[in-house]
Amino acid sequence: MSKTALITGITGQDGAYLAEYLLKQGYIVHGIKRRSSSLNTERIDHIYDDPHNSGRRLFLHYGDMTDSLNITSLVQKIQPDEIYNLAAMSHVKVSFETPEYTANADALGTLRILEAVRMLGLTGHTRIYQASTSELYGLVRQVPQSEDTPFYPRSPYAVAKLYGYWITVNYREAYGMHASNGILFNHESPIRGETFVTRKITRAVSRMALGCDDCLYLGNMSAKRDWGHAKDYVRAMHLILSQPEPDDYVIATGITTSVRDFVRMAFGYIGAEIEFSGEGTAEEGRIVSVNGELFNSRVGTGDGSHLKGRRVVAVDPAYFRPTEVEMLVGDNTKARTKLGWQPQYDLDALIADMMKSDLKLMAREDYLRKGGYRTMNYFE
Ligand code: NAP
Ligand code: G4F
Repeated sequence: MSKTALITGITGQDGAYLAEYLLKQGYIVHGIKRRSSSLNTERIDHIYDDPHNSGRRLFLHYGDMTDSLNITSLVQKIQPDEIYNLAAMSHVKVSFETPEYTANADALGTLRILEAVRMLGLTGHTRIYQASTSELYGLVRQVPQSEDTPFYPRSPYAVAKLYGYWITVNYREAYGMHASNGILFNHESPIRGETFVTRKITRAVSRMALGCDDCLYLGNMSAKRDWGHAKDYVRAMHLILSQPEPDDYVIATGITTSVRDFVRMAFGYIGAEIEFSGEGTAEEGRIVSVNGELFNSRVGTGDGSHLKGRRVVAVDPAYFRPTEVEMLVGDNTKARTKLGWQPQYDLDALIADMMKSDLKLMAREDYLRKGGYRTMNYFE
C-alpha cells in the first residue's frame, strides 16, 4: 500500500522538491495550493497529473492556512499518513510589514494542522513535520547553533515560527503525537523565490553577464548564513518523519558565508573578479578582471570584457531590516548521527546549479520582454 502525504505549501520551493521526492518514493501526494488570480503552480507543473487521467498520484486542493474549516475538512478527506506543514509567509523582511497575517498563517496555521489531526482522532495515524527555522536563533546565544541552543527571534516571522515550534512540541508531549520540528538553516536552489538574497544575486549576475548594464542593490552584505541546497533538505524532512520516535533536528551544512562572499562566488562562476570598497551605505563592488575563456565557457557568448571596471553592486538601505540576524551556522551532529543525513551539495555546487539555471532563464528572449530584468531590484 502506498503511503499518503499531505503537503501544505506545495507550490513553494521546498514543497515542489518534496512532492517530487515523495512521488519517487512511491507516495500518493496531496498538496494544498492557494487560489490566486494568476497561475502559481510553475514549480510543480512538471509533475502535475491531469485530473482526467486514471492512476493519478498527485492531487491538488485549494486551501489556506488561515482557514480552519478548510484545513480540517481536507485532513478529514485525505486521512494522510504524513503531513508536511511547509506553508508560510516565509519572507523575514516582509513579515515586518505584515506581522498580523504572518502570525495567522505561520503560528496559528501550525495550530490548525495539529488541532485538525487531534480532533479527527488521527493522533495515532498521522505523523506531522513542522517547518521550523534557524531564524529562531536570531540574536544567537551560541556558535554553532544546535537543538539545545536557546532561541532569540528577531522578526515577526521568527516569533510566529517560535509559536509553531513550541505548539508542535506541546502536542507531541500532551497527546503523544508523532510531531517533529526540522530546524532548517537557509536552503536555496534554482527555484528559490526571487526575493531571497541568493536568488536575487544569481539572477542579477546572470543578467549582467548577458549584457544588461544595471547595478545590483543589496542591504546588509556582512550578514552570514549557513546555505545548503533545498534538494538535500527535503530528504532530511522525509527522514525525520521516518524515525520511530518524533524529535527535533537541526539541518545545516555547518559552514557560514557572508552575503558579500556569496556575491563574490556568483561572479567568480562566470570568471569575473569583484573588489569591494567603501564602508556602510557607501560600499560598492566593481569588476576588476575577467577570465575571458572561463566567461565564454560558462555564459556561452562573449568574453565578459563589457564588465571590466563596472560598478555592479551597491547598497540600498531600503533592504535593511529593523532588527537583523547577523550570523547563523548550524551544528548538524544529531542529524548526521541519528538520521544518517548529510548534504551532497557544498556552496560551490549550489551556486553553480543556480547560476547555470539563471543564465539559461535570462537568455530566453521572452523573459526580457516580460520584464524579468526590470524587476531585478524591486524585490525585498
Ligand atoms: P516558499 O518558497 O516561500 O513557499 C511557501 C509556500 O507556502 C508557498 O507554496 C506559498 O504559496 C504557501 N503559502 C504561503 N502562505 C500561505 C497560506 N496562507 N495558505 C496556504 N499556503 C500558503 O518557502 P520555502 O523556502 O519553500 O520554505 C518552506 C517552509 O520552510 C516555510 O514554512 C519556510 O518558512 C520554512 N523554512 C524555509 C527555509 C529556507 O531557507 N527555504 C529555512 C527554514 C524554514 P504561494 O506559492 O501561493 O505563495
Ligand atoms: O535571503 P534572505 O531574505 O533570507 P533570511 O532572512 O535568512 O530568511 C530565509 O531563511 C530562513 C532560515 O534561516 C527561513 F526561515 C526564511 O523563511 C527564509 O527562507 O536574507 C539573508 C540575509 C539577511 O541577513 C538579509 O538582511 O541577506 C541579507 N540581505 C542583504 N541584502 C538581503 C539583501 N536579503 C534580501 N532578501 N534582499 C537583499 O537585497
